Amino acid sequence: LLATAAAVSFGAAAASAQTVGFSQIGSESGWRAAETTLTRQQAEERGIDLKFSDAQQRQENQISAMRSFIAQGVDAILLAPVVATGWDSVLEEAQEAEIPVVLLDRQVDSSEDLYLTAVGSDLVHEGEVAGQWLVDNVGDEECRVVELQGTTGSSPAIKRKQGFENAIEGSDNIEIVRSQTGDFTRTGGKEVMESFLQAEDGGGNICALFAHNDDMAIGAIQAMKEAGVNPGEDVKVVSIDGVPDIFRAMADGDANATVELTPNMAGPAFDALNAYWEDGTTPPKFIQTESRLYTQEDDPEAEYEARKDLGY
Ligand code: GZL
Repeated sequence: LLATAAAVSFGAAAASAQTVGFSQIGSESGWRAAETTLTRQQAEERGIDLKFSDAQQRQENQISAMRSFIAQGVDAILLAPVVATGWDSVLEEAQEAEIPVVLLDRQVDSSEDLYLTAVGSDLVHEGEVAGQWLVDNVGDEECRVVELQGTTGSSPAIKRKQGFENAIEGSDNIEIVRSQTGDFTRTGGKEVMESFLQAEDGGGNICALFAHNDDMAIGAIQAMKEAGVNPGEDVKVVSIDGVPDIFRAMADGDANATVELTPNMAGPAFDALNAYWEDGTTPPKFIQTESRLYTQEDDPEAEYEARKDLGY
Protein backbone atom coordinates (compact mmCIF):
# COMPACT_ATOMS: atom_id res chain seq x y z
CA LEU A 1 0.00 0.00 0.00
CA LEU A 2 2.85 2.38 0.95
CA ALA A 3 4.63 1.63 -2.34
CA THR A 4 1.47 2.45 -4.22
CA ALA A 5 0.96 5.70 -2.30
CA ALA A 6 4.57 6.68 -2.94
CA ALA A 7 4.24 5.90 -6.63
CA VAL A 8 1.02 7.93 -6.84
CA SER A 9 2.46 10.94 -5.02
CA PHE A 10 5.68 10.86 -7.06
CA GLY A 11 3.67 10.50 -10.23
CA ALA A 12 1.49 13.46 -9.27
CA ALA A 13 4.49 15.64 -8.41
CA ALA A 14 6.36 14.63 -11.55
CA ALA A 15 3.31 15.24 -13.71
CA SER A 16 2.88 18.79 -12.44
CA ALA A 17 6.51 19.60 -11.49
CA GLN A 18 6.59 23.39 -11.48
CA THR A 19 9.70 25.54 -11.65
CA VAL A 20 9.80 28.62 -9.40
CA GLY A 21 12.47 31.31 -9.36
CA PHE A 22 13.15 32.84 -5.92
CA SER A 23 14.79 36.29 -5.86
CA GLN A 24 15.88 36.46 -2.22
CA ILE A 25 17.30 39.64 -0.69
CA GLY A 26 20.30 37.96 0.93
CA SER A 27 21.12 36.54 4.37
CA GLU A 28 21.39 39.80 6.33
CA SER A 29 19.55 38.40 9.34
CA GLY A 30 18.80 35.13 11.08
CA TRP A 31 15.18 35.62 10.16
CA ARG A 32 16.01 35.83 6.45
CA ALA A 33 18.10 32.65 6.68
CA ALA A 34 15.13 30.86 8.25
CA GLU A 35 12.82 32.10 5.50
CA THR A 36 15.20 30.68 2.89
CA THR A 37 15.48 27.35 4.74
CA LEU A 38 11.72 26.98 5.00
CA THR A 39 11.15 27.98 1.37
CA ARG A 40 13.59 25.31 0.20
CA GLN A 41 11.89 22.73 2.48
CA GLN A 42 8.41 23.68 1.26
CA ALA A 43 9.50 23.44 -2.40
CA GLU A 44 11.08 20.04 -1.78
CA GLU A 45 7.97 18.69 -0.06
CA ARG A 46 5.73 19.94 -2.87
CA GLY A 47 7.88 18.68 -5.73
CA ILE A 48 8.61 22.23 -6.90
CA ASP A 49 11.93 22.86 -8.67
CA LEU A 50 13.25 26.00 -6.91
CA LYS A 51 15.80 28.23 -8.65
CA PHE A 52 17.41 30.34 -5.90
CA SER A 53 19.22 33.69 -6.17
CA ASP A 54 20.87 35.58 -3.26
CA ALA A 55 21.10 39.30 -4.16
CA GLN A 56 23.40 40.34 -1.29
CA GLN A 57 20.82 43.07 -0.48
CA ARG A 58 21.27 44.77 -3.88
CA GLN A 59 18.15 45.58 -5.92
CA GLU A 60 19.98 45.42 -9.23
CA ASN A 61 20.91 41.82 -8.48
CA GLN A 62 17.30 41.00 -7.72
CA ILE A 63 16.13 42.54 -10.98
CA SER A 64 18.72 40.69 -13.08
CA ALA A 65 17.79 37.41 -11.33
CA MET A 66 14.14 38.02 -12.17
CA ARG A 67 15.04 38.71 -15.82
CA SER A 68 16.94 35.45 -15.88
CA PHE A 69 13.95 33.58 -14.45
CA ILE A 70 11.71 35.17 -17.10
CA ALA A 71 14.13 34.09 -19.84
CA GLN A 72 14.07 30.54 -18.43
CA GLY A 73 10.28 30.58 -18.62
CA VAL A 74 9.70 29.65 -14.97
CA ASP A 75 6.14 28.94 -13.81
CA ALA A 76 6.26 31.62 -11.07
CA ILE A 77 8.61 34.03 -9.33
CA LEU A 78 8.94 34.63 -5.58
CA LEU A 79 10.32 38.09 -4.78
CA ALA A 80 11.33 39.46 -1.39
CA PRO A 81 11.82 43.10 -2.49
CA VAL A 82 14.77 44.72 -0.71
CA VAL A 83 13.24 48.19 -1.17
CA ALA A 84 9.71 49.36 -2.03
CA THR A 85 10.42 51.32 -5.25
CA GLY A 86 11.90 50.59 -8.70
CA TRP A 87 10.06 47.37 -9.62
CA ASP A 88 7.56 48.49 -12.29
CA SER A 89 9.62 47.54 -15.38
CA VAL A 90 10.64 44.05 -14.33
CA LEU A 91 7.16 43.31 -12.96
CA GLU A 92 5.68 44.39 -16.30
CA GLU A 93 8.14 42.09 -18.10
CA ALA A 94 7.01 39.18 -15.91
CA GLN A 95 3.38 40.03 -16.60
CA GLU A 96 4.00 40.15 -20.36
CA ALA A 97 5.61 36.70 -20.05
CA GLU A 98 2.50 35.58 -18.12
CA ILE A 99 4.63 34.60 -15.12
CA PRO A 100 2.88 35.25 -11.77
CA VAL A 101 4.94 37.05 -9.13
CA VAL A 102 4.37 36.52 -5.40
CA LEU A 103 5.91 39.03 -2.97
CA LEU A 104 7.34 37.67 0.30
CA ASP A 105 7.68 39.57 3.59
CA ARG A 106 8.01 43.05 2.11
CA GLN A 107 5.78 45.13 -0.17
CA VAL A 108 6.36 47.32 -3.25
CA ASP A 109 4.95 50.68 -4.34
CA SER A 110 4.08 49.26 -7.78
CA SER A 111 0.44 48.74 -8.76
CA GLU A 112 -1.02 45.57 -7.22
CA ASP A 113 -2.07 44.57 -10.76
CA LEU A 114 1.60 43.75 -11.34
CA TYR A 115 1.81 40.85 -8.86
CA LEU A 116 -0.40 37.87 -7.97
CA THR A 117 -0.32 38.42 -4.20
CA ALA A 118 1.89 39.61 -1.32
CA VAL A 119 2.44 37.35 1.71
CA GLY A 120 3.55 39.15 4.83
CA SER A 121 2.80 40.54 8.26
CA ASP A 122 1.09 43.81 9.13
CA LEU A 123 4.35 45.75 9.50
CA VAL A 124 2.70 48.87 10.97
CA HIS A 125 1.00 46.70 13.60
CA GLU A 126 4.35 45.16 14.55
CA GLY A 127 5.74 48.63 15.24
CA GLU A 128 2.61 49.48 17.23
CA VAL A 129 2.94 46.35 19.38
CA ALA A 130 6.58 47.20 20.09
CA GLY A 131 5.72 50.80 20.95
CA GLN A 132 2.78 49.81 23.13
CA TRP A 133 5.01 47.42 25.10
CA LEU A 134 7.30 50.36 25.88
CA VAL A 135 4.39 52.64 26.83
CA ASP A 136 3.10 49.91 29.17
CA ASN A 137 6.52 49.38 30.76
CA VAL A 138 7.81 52.93 31.14
CA GLY A 139 4.94 54.48 33.06
CA ASP A 140 5.34 58.25 33.54
CA GLU A 141 9.14 58.39 33.67
CA GLU A 142 11.02 60.40 31.06
CA CYS A 143 12.16 57.94 28.39
CA ARG A 144 14.66 58.87 25.65
CA VAL A 145 14.51 56.22 22.93
CA VAL A 146 17.13 55.39 20.29
CA GLU A 147 15.93 53.63 17.14
CA LEU A 148 17.79 51.26 14.82
CA GLN A 149 15.96 51.39 11.51
CA GLY A 150 15.89 48.60 8.97
CA THR A 151 17.14 48.96 5.39
CA THR A 152 16.47 52.49 4.11
CA GLY A 153 13.50 52.53 1.74
CA SER A 154 12.30 49.04 2.66
CA SER A 155 8.64 48.63 3.57
CA PRO A 156 9.42 47.17 7.04
CA ALA A 157 11.67 50.11 7.93
CA ILE A 158 9.05 52.64 6.80
CA LYS A 159 6.05 50.87 8.35
CA ARG A 160 7.57 49.67 11.64
CA LYS A 161 8.77 53.21 12.33
CA GLN A 162 5.28 54.55 11.61
CA GLY A 163 3.67 51.96 13.89
CA PHE A 164 6.06 52.65 16.79
CA GLU A 165 5.44 56.38 16.46
CA ASN A 166 1.68 55.77 16.41
CA ALA A 167 1.92 53.90 19.70
CA ILE A 168 4.02 56.47 21.58
CA GLU A 169 2.19 59.50 20.15
CA GLY A 170 0.06 59.96 23.27
CA SER A 171 2.99 59.64 25.71
CA ASP A 172 4.78 62.97 25.99
CA ASN A 173 7.36 61.37 28.32
CA ILE A 174 8.59 59.03 25.56
CA GLU A 175 10.65 60.52 22.73
CA ILE A 176 12.80 59.08 19.93
CA VAL A 177 15.99 61.14 20.27
CA ARG A 178 18.19 59.32 17.70
CA SER A 179 17.24 57.19 14.73
CA GLN A 180 19.51 55.64 12.10
CA THR A 181 19.59 52.60 9.83
CA GLY A 182 21.57 49.53 10.87
CA ASP A 183 20.49 47.81 7.62
CA PHE A 184 18.91 44.86 9.50
CA THR A 185 22.33 43.37 10.35
CA ARG A 186 24.07 42.58 13.67
CA THR A 187 27.16 44.50 12.55
CA GLY A 188 25.05 47.50 11.58
CA GLY A 189 23.20 47.42 14.87
CA LYS A 190 26.44 47.22 16.86
CA GLU A 191 28.19 50.04 15.00
CA VAL A 192 25.26 52.45 15.11
CA MET A 193 24.58 51.67 18.79
CA GLU A 194 28.22 52.48 19.56
CA SER A 195 27.69 55.94 18.05
CA PHE A 196 24.42 56.39 19.96
CA LEU A 197 26.17 55.50 23.24
CA GLN A 198 28.98 57.97 22.60
CA ALA A 199 26.48 60.72 21.75
CA GLU A 200 24.29 60.00 24.75
CA ASP A 201 26.66 60.29 27.70
CA GLY A 202 27.89 56.71 27.33
CA GLY A 203 24.29 55.53 27.41
CA GLY A 204 23.38 57.33 30.60
CA ASN A 205 20.73 59.32 28.76
CA ILE A 206 19.19 56.32 26.95
CA CYS A 207 16.12 54.68 28.48
CA ALA A 208 15.22 52.30 25.62
CA LEU A 209 16.26 50.87 22.24
CA PHE A 210 13.70 50.09 19.54
CA ALA A 211 15.33 47.96 16.82
CA HIS A 212 13.40 47.12 13.64
CA ASN A 213 14.77 43.55 13.87
CA ASP A 214 16.30 41.28 16.50
CA ASP A 215 19.65 40.99 14.71
CA MET A 216 20.32 44.73 15.08
CA ALA A 217 19.20 44.50 18.73
CA ILE A 218 21.67 41.64 19.31
CA GLY A 219 24.48 43.73 17.82
CA ALA A 220 23.42 46.70 19.98
CA ILE A 221 23.39 44.50 23.11
CA GLN A 222 27.04 43.64 22.40
CA ALA A 223 27.86 47.35 22.04
CA MET A 224 26.12 48.17 25.34
CA LYS A 225 27.99 45.44 27.21
CA GLU A 226 31.33 46.67 25.82
CA ALA A 227 30.42 50.18 26.99
CA GLY A 228 29.61 48.98 30.50
CA VAL A 229 25.87 49.53 30.01
CA ASN A 230 23.50 46.82 31.27
CA PRO A 231 21.10 45.93 28.39
CA GLY A 232 17.61 44.93 29.48
CA GLU A 233 18.11 46.86 32.71
CA ASP A 234 19.70 50.30 32.16
CA VAL A 235 18.35 50.30 28.60
CA LYS A 236 15.12 48.47 27.75
CA VAL A 237 15.44 46.50 24.49
CA VAL A 238 12.44 45.87 22.24
CA SER A 239 12.67 44.50 18.70
CA ILE A 240 10.91 42.37 16.06
CA ASP A 241 11.34 38.91 14.43
CA GLY A 242 11.49 36.34 17.26
CA VAL A 243 14.79 34.70 16.25
CA PRO A 244 16.25 32.15 18.71
CA ASP A 245 19.08 34.42 19.88
CA ILE A 246 16.70 37.13 21.06
CA PHE A 247 15.07 34.54 23.32
CA ARG A 248 18.54 33.60 24.56
CA ALA A 249 19.12 37.32 25.29
CA MET A 250 15.77 37.55 27.11
CA ALA A 251 16.63 34.49 29.21
CA ASP A 252 19.90 36.25 30.13
CA GLY A 253 18.02 39.46 30.99
CA ASP A 254 19.67 41.39 28.13
CA ALA A 255 16.49 41.93 26.05
CA ASN A 256 12.91 42.62 27.14
CA ALA A 257 10.46 42.03 24.28
CA THR A 258 10.17 40.91 20.66
CA VAL A 259 7.30 40.76 18.15
CA GLU A 260 7.44 37.39 16.37
CA LEU A 261 7.40 37.35 12.55
CA THR A 262 6.80 33.90 11.11
CA PRO A 263 9.56 32.89 8.65
CA ASN A 264 7.11 30.60 6.84
CA MET A 265 6.00 32.92 4.05
CA ALA A 266 6.48 30.21 1.40
CA GLY A 267 3.64 27.99 2.66
CA PRO A 268 0.88 30.50 1.92
CA ALA A 269 2.72 31.56 -1.26
CA PHE A 270 2.89 28.03 -2.70
CA ASP A 271 -0.74 27.37 -1.67
CA ALA A 272 -1.85 30.45 -3.62
CA LEU A 273 0.26 29.44 -6.62
CA ASN A 274 -1.10 25.89 -6.62
CA ALA A 275 -4.67 27.20 -6.76
CA TYR A 276 -3.68 29.62 -9.53
CA TRP A 277 -1.86 26.95 -11.57
CA GLU A 278 -4.67 24.44 -11.17
CA ASP A 279 -7.64 26.55 -12.23
CA GLY A 280 -6.61 30.19 -12.43
CA THR A 281 -7.91 31.03 -8.94
CA THR A 282 -6.65 34.49 -8.02
CA PRO A 283 -5.86 35.02 -4.32
CA PRO A 284 -6.45 38.24 -2.37
CA LYS A 285 -3.70 40.79 -3.06
CA PHE A 286 -2.45 40.54 0.56
CA ILE A 287 -2.20 37.31 2.56
CA GLN A 288 -1.44 38.35 6.14
CA THR A 289 0.66 36.30 8.54
CA GLU A 290 0.18 36.64 12.29
CA SER A 291 2.51 38.44 14.74
CA ARG A 292 2.79 37.87 18.48
CA LEU A 293 4.51 39.70 21.35
CA TYR A 294 6.92 37.73 23.55
CA THR A 295 8.48 39.07 26.77
CA GLN A 296 10.72 37.72 29.54
CA GLU A 297 7.54 36.37 31.15
CA ASP A 298 6.99 33.95 28.24
CA ASP A 299 9.58 31.27 29.15
CA PRO A 300 12.28 32.48 26.72
CA GLU A 301 14.41 29.38 27.36
CA ALA A 302 11.61 27.18 26.00
CA GLU A 303 11.03 29.52 23.06
CA TYR A 304 14.75 29.40 22.26
CA GLU A 305 14.70 25.58 22.28
CA ALA A 306 11.61 25.52 20.06
CA ARG A 307 13.30 27.65 17.37
CA LYS A 308 17.01 26.81 17.53
CA ASP A 309 16.88 24.08 14.85
CA LEU A 310 14.60 25.82 12.34
CA GLY A 311 17.40 27.13 10.15
CA TYR A 312 17.85 30.67 11.57
C1 GZL B 1 10.17 41.84 7.57
C2 GZL B 1 11.42 41.37 6.84
C3 GZL B 1 12.67 41.85 7.56
C4 GZL B 1 12.98 41.13 8.86
C5 GZL B 1 14.47 41.28 8.92
O1 GZL B 1 9.01 41.38 6.94
O2 GZL B 1 11.42 41.88 5.51
O3 GZL B 1 13.81 41.62 6.71
O4 GZL B 1 12.33 41.70 9.97
C6 GZL B 1 14.86 41.00 7.49
O5 GZL B 1 15.11 40.41 9.82
O6 GZL B 1 16.09 41.58 7.18
